[in-house]
This record gives sequence, structure tokens and C-alpha cells, in this order.
Amino acid sequence: TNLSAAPQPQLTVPQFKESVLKHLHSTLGTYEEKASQQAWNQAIAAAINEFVYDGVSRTRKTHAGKGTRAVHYLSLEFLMGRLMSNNLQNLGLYEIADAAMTDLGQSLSDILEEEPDMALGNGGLGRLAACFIDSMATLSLPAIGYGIHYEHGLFRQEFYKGRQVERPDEWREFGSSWEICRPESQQTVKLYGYVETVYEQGQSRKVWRPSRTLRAIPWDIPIVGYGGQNVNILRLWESRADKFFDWDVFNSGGYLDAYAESVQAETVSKVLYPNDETEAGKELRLIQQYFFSAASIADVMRRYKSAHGNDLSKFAELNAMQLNDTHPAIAIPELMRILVDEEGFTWHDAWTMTRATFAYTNHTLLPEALERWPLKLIEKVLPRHMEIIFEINSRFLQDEVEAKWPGDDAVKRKLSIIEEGSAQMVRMGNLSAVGSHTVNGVAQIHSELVKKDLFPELNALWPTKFTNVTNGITPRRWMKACNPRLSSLIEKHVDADWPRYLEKLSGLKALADDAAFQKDYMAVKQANKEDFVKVIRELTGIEVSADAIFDVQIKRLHEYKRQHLNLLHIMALYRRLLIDPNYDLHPRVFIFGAKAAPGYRLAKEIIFAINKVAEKINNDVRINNKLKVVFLPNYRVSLAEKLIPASDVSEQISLAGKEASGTGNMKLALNGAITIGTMDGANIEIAEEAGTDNVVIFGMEVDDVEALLAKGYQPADYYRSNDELKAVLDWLDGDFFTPGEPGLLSEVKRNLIESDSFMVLADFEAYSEAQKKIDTLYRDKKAWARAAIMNTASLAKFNSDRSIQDYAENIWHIKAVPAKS
Ligand code: 26Y
Repeated sequence: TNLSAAPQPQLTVPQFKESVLKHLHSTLGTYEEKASQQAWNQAIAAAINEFVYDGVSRTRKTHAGKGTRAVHYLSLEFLMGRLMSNNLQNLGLYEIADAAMTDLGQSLSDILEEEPDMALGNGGLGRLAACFIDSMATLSLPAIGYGIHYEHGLFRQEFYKGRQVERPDEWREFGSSWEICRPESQQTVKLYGYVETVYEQGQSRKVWRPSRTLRAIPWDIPIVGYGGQNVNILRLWESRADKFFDWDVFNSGGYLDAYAESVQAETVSKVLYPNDETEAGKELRLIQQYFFSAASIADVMRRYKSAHGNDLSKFAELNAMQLNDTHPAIAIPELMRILVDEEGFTWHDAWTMTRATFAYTNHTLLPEALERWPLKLIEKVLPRHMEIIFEINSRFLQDEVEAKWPGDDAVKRKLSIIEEGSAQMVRMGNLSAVGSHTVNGVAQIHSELVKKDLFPELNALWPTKFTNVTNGITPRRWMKACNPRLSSLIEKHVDADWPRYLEKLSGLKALADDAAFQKDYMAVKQANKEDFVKVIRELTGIEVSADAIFDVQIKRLHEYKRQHLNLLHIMALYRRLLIDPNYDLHPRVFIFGAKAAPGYRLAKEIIFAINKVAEKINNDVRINNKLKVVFLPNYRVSLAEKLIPASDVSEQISLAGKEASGTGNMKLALNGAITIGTMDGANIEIAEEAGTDNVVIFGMEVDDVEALLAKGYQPADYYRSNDELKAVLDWLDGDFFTPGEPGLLSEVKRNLIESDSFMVLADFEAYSEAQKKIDTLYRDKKAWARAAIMNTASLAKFNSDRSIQDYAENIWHIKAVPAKS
């Protein structure tokens, strides 16, 4: 086998030890006997950074003045998690560091736990951006991630009497080891004010007179590619006041007033909005979007000009910008403003350049997640941008829509970037699609629905603009680093460069029926489960058995993801066990991890209901430990890394047509969990790759959903006609799960019977039958092992390197530029 492609360590155990001790002494100012775990963690980071920074410089030098097209990935969210073990793995230093720390009488794995997660994202979209920048660096692509340096990332979740409580996330309370501040690259961002028309030499031009300015300070997070050859940058902008302190106000005694402006300015990058799939329309959020878009474009301009001078004619040729959903869409009129107002391009030329620069990824079809900003708000905060949006819109409607559908006002109304109504709104999806050369969805079915349901007319207008790039996950973090036992087993059978070329795992297919390999594979799963039993005990006090099936649903709490379908089935199982203590059920532990948006009432009620049902079931001795329910608090990247390797069953049960892709489904399947899922998002492609025998698919498909909706969905019909479903829903009404306090869970029941927007009741029976299949399959140890192995062996398509290769070739048109050693 070819071992050479695995990252080669660049120093020995004694050298690493020496480096850590040097930093403990001269960077941290402490010594072996005194050092806290945190100090050790920082010393190791400093030792790692010697390699990382060298990579940053080598990569920069390679790119400088090279004149190759680069991509700029604009995203409001980067859900990075922890960086240390990943950086060690990618540099080939993990084993070296582990041995070095053991020599020093320390435990590397304990020290790794000291690192807080960088939770600068909500869920799938943010984690996708994190996997993508890993792949961009690994593929040696010239690429920069741009985002916001939030002081507080996604809230920390606690449970109090079963209810979610949000606490501030303090990820950099004591600084962060990985970031480098680059004050020399700061930018200013302007806001508010008015637009003036200036006449000179018989010409008129528009001049924006902003009334506020912010400073944008860049913090760079180095992104180490697998093998360490290229180290790219994630550049996160922090907002500061333009003039930090008003000395006049201070001297006249107004100490607090003097701070007022800086406090206001700093709120811009203060906190990540915790909404996932529901737009709130807040002014501060719009300012966040503009702040980081404008700073990023200014940064790209500055870099272009320092390499190529003031002639911008090659700007679009050398720069691609990817919009991670519509959140940075304001970058489109911002680039137009710079080209037209500041650089003197004609509208036509500026528009050609802008369209050649931007591409847009859509992540959702849910109407409530499609961003629409009140026109009045944009006009107030960004008056010149509002004018530019009007101009983009009127030219689009007159030149392109009118040409295709002459005289058709209805189609103009539908396609207009401005939505008419009592309050006019700017449709950011339409703006993004009009201003981009390519629009992609994130899984095959989703991309089809983008064309068919979201933008059918735009697809008719520009048939080649719409495409698909199926999502992916980085196998470095989601296998190599998080599942060392399975990785070692894999390495005994396939080439060592599998974390880069995941298709090499297909070599395991030949072993899927091999009794010895099955035994080894399932022993890994068992050991991972035994480790996780302890995590569950520490986090919740609940005792579970590693011999039970670990059935896992981990994702944001949302009605369309249907955690309550899972709950109703758990209640049905519980009821069957109470009615018949001999009911034949393989012991099962249902594990949930999910945060609810703080303002999302029903989502929070569902968390509460799961916690109350869990409490009752976990303490009911009658069911003989056959059933346990665990809701893990504060689900996050670092917890996912522990849970996924220990999972047997992957719950992917969204209503067909609603989950754009899903990426947790890929992580779980790669680590050998069997999917129970609907024909939705990437589940369909996972079934295709792993084989339909190796997943359990159930329920309505998109066509069925449409048909049922057309016929008129009556959830109460299902309630009345299915006795078990009726019984468990009625159970929610009494005080069985909330002793002495009847009705606390009634809202969940009422919603399901009266509206059930995501057709939980319609899919209940099919889900219940699918769960029986899981139970039966698990008892057949060989069949289960085979199916799990086939999943691990077949997931190469979902390597985020493949997704990024696809973007690079078909959307960005960029090529690898490997950094010189
Ligand atoms: C507008 C604002 C409130 C907003 C903020 C965050 C809207 C949406 C989001 C996040 C969306 C998101 O995470 N979408 C998920 O993207 C994943 C990566 O493409 C998909 O796998 C997943 O199906 C989709 O729900």
C-alpha cells in the first residue's frame, strides 16, 4: 500500500516536547509544576503555530503577484468548533504531540478538552462553510473565507426544569490561540446619511454622504490543509468605533457619554443572531451583513490594487465571490457602488464585472427563511445601495424580463427584486439570482426544487444559470480526528491517504461479509459507545447500556425536521411496553441534541416535551431499562465529534422537500450509523451510494406531499383513525408526564391536530413500521454489521473535497496553486 500521502511529521517527539516547554516558559510565563491545563493547551498551540505561521507565509508568498484567480467565500457563519486536534492531524503531528505530552506527564486528550468551540454559526450552513474552507486549503486553492468576528457565538444551552435556557457564549473571554490580529489591513465602513447629486462638467453623478463610519479590524484564523502544504486564511471582521473616544465630551465630564459611540459601534460584531431558518428583519442584522460585505470587498480591492495597480479591468477575471445564502447579498450593490461611483465605470461595464464575480448558493426553500428587507430600512441605513438596487431592478425588468415576456405585468411583479405591498420589501433571493452568474442548490432534489418551485421563471430566462453542488463533509474532522479507532482499523486495509481520497474506502466493500472484519468493525463501535456511556453519565446523570441501540437525532430543533415525530414514536414504544411487559423490543437509547432559536415558541415546547417524557421513561422501573431517552444539553461541534462515532441509527426524518441537504446524515453514515430517513435532501443520494438495502427509507415523497396538500391535509383524520397515535397524543394532555400540572404539553398536541404544517401525523405509521425494520435488522448481527460497513465504504461522494472540486471547476473556474516548501 501507498503510505507516502499521509502527512509526514516534521519533528520528533523530543523536539516537540522541547518546543512546548519553551512556550510554556517564555510565551506563557509559567513552568511544569505550576501550569494549568489551560496553560498547557496554549503552549501546545504556540508550538503548533510555529508550523502554521510558516505555512501562512509560504502560501502568501506563493500567491503574491501570481495573477491567478482566487475565490472569496462570504458567509455570516463559520461553525469551526475546536481547531487543535484538526491542526495536529493535518500537520501529521498528532501522534508526536500525544507521545510528547505523555512524556511530560500530561494527557493530550484532556488538554484538548480545554479548548472552547468556535461556535460562530447556527447549524448546517455554518458548519458547511467550515468544512469547505478545510477542503479549499487541502486542495491548495487560492481562497479566503470572510466572516464576522463575533464576540459571542451561538448561545450555550442549559436545561432548567426541562426548559431551554440561553447563556452567553464566551469563546474568547481569555483570548484565542489561533487568531492573528492584522491592524494594518483594517478598513472603514460607512452607514446612513443621504445621497447628493453633484453636477460637474455638464455631467451628474451620485455622491453618498454617510453620517456614520465604523472601523473593521481583521482577525485571521489560519486554515491548515491536510498535509500542511497550503495554509489559507479565514478573515473575521471586528467592528470598532471610528474615533474610539470623544475627548471633548470626556473633558467636559461626560465620561459615560464619551464611551457611548464606541459601545454602539462594537455592538455590530457583538453577537451572532441565533435564528436558523426564520428571518427577524432587525436593523442590526442588516448592518452586520453590510459591515462584513463592505469590509471584505474593500479588502479584495486593496489586494488587487497592490498587485495590479489601479486598472481594474482584470478584477472580475481574478476574483470570484461566493455568497453563502443571501446573507451577504448586499455585496452585489456594494461592488456596483464602488465600480460606478468610485471607479468611474459605466453601469454596463460594472454590471458585467459584478455578474462575472458573484455566484450564490441557496440553502433553503422555506418561505420564512427567505430574506426580505423593508425597503425603508435599506433606504435609511444604505441610501445609495437602495438606489442601485432600484436601478438593477428596473434594467432587469425592462431589458431582460420584458424581452422574454413582452407586456406581461404579472411575471414582472413576480420577478421584481422589490415586492409590492403595504410595506415594500427587497427580495434578497431575487437580487442574488439576478446579480450572480451561477445559482446552486445543495443536493440534487433541492436544486431541482430551486428551479421548479422557487425560481421557475428565472430558470426559463437563464436555463444554464441554475445548477447543483451536493454538499459534503471533511473526512479529516468527521472520521480521522473524531473516530481514531475506526481510522486505525481502516488503515489496516486501505491506503493511508484515504482521508484525502475517500473513494479508497470502497476497498472495504470486499470485507463487508468477512466475519473477522465485521467483528473488528463492531468492536470499534462498541468501544466508542462505551466511551459515550460515560459522556452521557457526566452530562445528564442518566445510566445507559452500550448494548442498547444508540438512536440519534442531532440537528437544530425545527418543526420541519420533525423531532416530535421521533417523540410520538418513543411514546408509542413506551405504551406498548406498559401494555405488554414482554413486548419484544431490543433495548434502545434515543439520543437528542438540538438548540431552538430563542424566539421559536413551539420548538421550545418540543424540547420541554421530550425532556418531560424522558424523565418519566428513564425512571419507570416497569420497562426494565428497555427504553431510555437522553436529551444532551448544549449540542455543538465538539459534542458531535464524540457522539457520531458511537451512533447506531441516524434519524433523518424531515418532511420530504423541506431539508435542502442535511450534512449530519453524511457524518453519521460515514461513521457506520444506519439511516432511517425520508426521501429528502441528501438522504436520497446517500441511499443511492450506500445501496437501498443499507438504509431504511420511509414515508411520503415530494409528490405525495404535494398531492396530499392539494387534496387538503386533515391531520385530525389520522388522529381519529389510528388508535395508537390517538392514545399517545391524548397522553400529552393529562399530567402523566408532568405530575400535578396537567396540560403543560398540550400545545404540542394541539398544534399537531389542528395544523401540523409538516405532516407528522401523516407519516407516523410509516415511521413506526420503519422503526420495526431497524429493530429486526439490529438483531441480525451479521446483516447489521454488513450494512454499517457498506455505509462507511460507500460515502466518498460526500467528501467536501469533491464538493469544492465541483465549485472550483464549474463555478469559480479556479486552479490549485500549491505553496512552495
Ligand atoms: C435569514 C436567517 C434567519 C437565517 C440564518 C441561518 C436563515 C437560515 C440560516 C441557516 C440555514 C441552514 O443552516 N440551512 C441548512 O444548510 C445546510 C448546508 O447546506 C443544509 O444541509 C441544510 O439542509 C439546511 O437546512
